[in-house]
Amino acid sequence: MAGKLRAGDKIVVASHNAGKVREIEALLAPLGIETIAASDLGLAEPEETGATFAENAVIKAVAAAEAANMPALADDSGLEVEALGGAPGIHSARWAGESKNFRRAMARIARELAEAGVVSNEPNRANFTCVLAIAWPLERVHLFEGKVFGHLVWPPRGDYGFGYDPIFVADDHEETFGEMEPAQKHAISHRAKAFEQFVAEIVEGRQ
Ligand code: ITT
Repeated sequence: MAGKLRAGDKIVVASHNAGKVREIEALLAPLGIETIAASDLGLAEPEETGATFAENAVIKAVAAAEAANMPALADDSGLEVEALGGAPGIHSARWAGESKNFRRAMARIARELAEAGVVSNEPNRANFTCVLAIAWPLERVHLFEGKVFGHLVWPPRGDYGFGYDPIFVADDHEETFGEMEPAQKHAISHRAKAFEQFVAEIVEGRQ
C-alpha cells in the first residue's frame, strides 16, 4: 500500500533546481503540504547515474529521504527532441554545462538540428517528460510520469519559467512556455500531469 500525505505534513523537495522547486512548491501549497528544499537542508546532490528519468528520480528521492529522515519528492525531467533521437532527454541539465547556461543549451539544439540536416517546413516535434518519485525513509518509492507534446521554435521567446521553456510550444497553443504566466504552464505541463497522479494516489482525501 502506498504511503500517504495529508495537510500539515512536511516533505523535502529533493531538487537543487530553483525553477523546479518553485513550480513544485506552487503545486503543493494548495494541498496544505509544507515543503523544505534539499538545498535549504544542506543536502548533497547525489550523482544521477541512472539510464532513465525514473532511475534518476528514485536516486534523488531516496538519497534525500534517508539523509533528512523525512518523505522526499524528487523530479527528474527533460526535453526530448524527436529528430535528435530523444536528446537531450536525461542529459537536459548537462547540456547547459557547469554554469547552467540554457541559452547555450538551446543553441546546441538548434545547431544539432541544423547539422543533422533536418530541413523541413514542419516544426520540430518534441516533448517534455517529468517523472516524480516520492520516497519515505526505508520504504518503497512511488513513481508518476507526465508528458506534454509540442514543437520547437527558434529563436527563444519569453522570460517566464526556466530551462528550455523559451523554445517549446505545447500542442494547441501559440505561446512558448517562456511566454506563459506560471498558472497557464501549470495547467498543461508535464510536471502538472505527473503531479495530478501523485495527488490522486498519495494525498489523503484527494482520491
Ligand atoms: P535536480 O536534479 O536537482 O532536480 P536538475 O536541473 O539537474 O535539478 P534534472 O536532472 O531533472 O534536474 O534536469 C532536468 C532539466 O530539464 C532541467 O535542468 C531543465 O533544463 C529541463 N527541464 C525540465 N523541466 C523543464 C520545464 O518545465 N521547463 C523547461 N525546462 C525543463
